[in-house]
Amino acid sequence: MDKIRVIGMPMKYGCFVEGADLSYEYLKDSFKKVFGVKGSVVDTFYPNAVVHKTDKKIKYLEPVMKISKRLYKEVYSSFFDNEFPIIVGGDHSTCIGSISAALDYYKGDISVIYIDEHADIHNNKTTPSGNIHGMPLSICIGECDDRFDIGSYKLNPSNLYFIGLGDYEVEEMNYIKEKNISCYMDYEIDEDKVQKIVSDIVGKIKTKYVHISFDLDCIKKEEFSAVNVSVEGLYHNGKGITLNAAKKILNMLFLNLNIVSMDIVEYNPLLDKDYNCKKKVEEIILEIKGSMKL
Ligand SMILES: [Mn+2]
Repeated sequence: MDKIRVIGMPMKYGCFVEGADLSYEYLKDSFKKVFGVKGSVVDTFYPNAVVHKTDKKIKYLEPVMKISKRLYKEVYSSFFDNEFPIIVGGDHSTCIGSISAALDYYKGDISVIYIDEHADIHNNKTTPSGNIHGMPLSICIGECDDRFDIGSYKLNPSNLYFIGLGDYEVEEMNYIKEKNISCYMDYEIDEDKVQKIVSDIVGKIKTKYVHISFDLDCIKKEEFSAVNVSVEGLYHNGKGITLNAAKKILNMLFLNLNIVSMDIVEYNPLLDKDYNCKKKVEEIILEIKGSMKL
């Protein structure tokens, strides 16, 4: 790994909350300051996207899959150039392209550590909302139909690890239990327990390479409110983890595992009144940089 490639993914079609697509525009100076590289941006324009909003049970299926393939190519080329891609979403449908690229480049030898308040593991039959940002893991695992096909290698659910989960639907938890997916719930996590959780995961990992998908909504609302899902106001079951616990988790994962790529998603600048959350994103990426073996 020679250097970082920061890839902006201004994607909103996975959730269609206004502002989800502005994240990278607001954060790019922070990434440039920390990593010293000029980022690239995936083109998320899709003609007549609005016709895909209501005509099917799945909202924006065609735009999301077409744009995910553009991100897939960018992430794959980043691996090919021996770079570490940091993908800045956008909503969490962003990880369809990044995880698929990692799976294909590393021929399936990838674990995914999914740090999120939500499970995002609905399939096209169980989704209650039709929003694809609640389905990316099922798409990467191959539990959705062939309209969602991307890449060649699928994610083995035994290589998936949830950290910070606190909000899910019953179909999602049934699937997690059926596949025996490792799961560390938000209420189990405080700073003192992070070391134990990370060493537990390190002991379980079976693959050579690891991708982290980090959703900022894993952090307690009192500390980080500028995220997409709180706008919808639909799901408020989980409690979240503290910012310090999130930073410690990232630090320890980078120190102990062979992390090759990472997403940071769901920041919504329109909800970030005084840029208080933007400053916290900077803290997080400084922590990541300090933990990387570059
Ligand atoms: Mn989430």
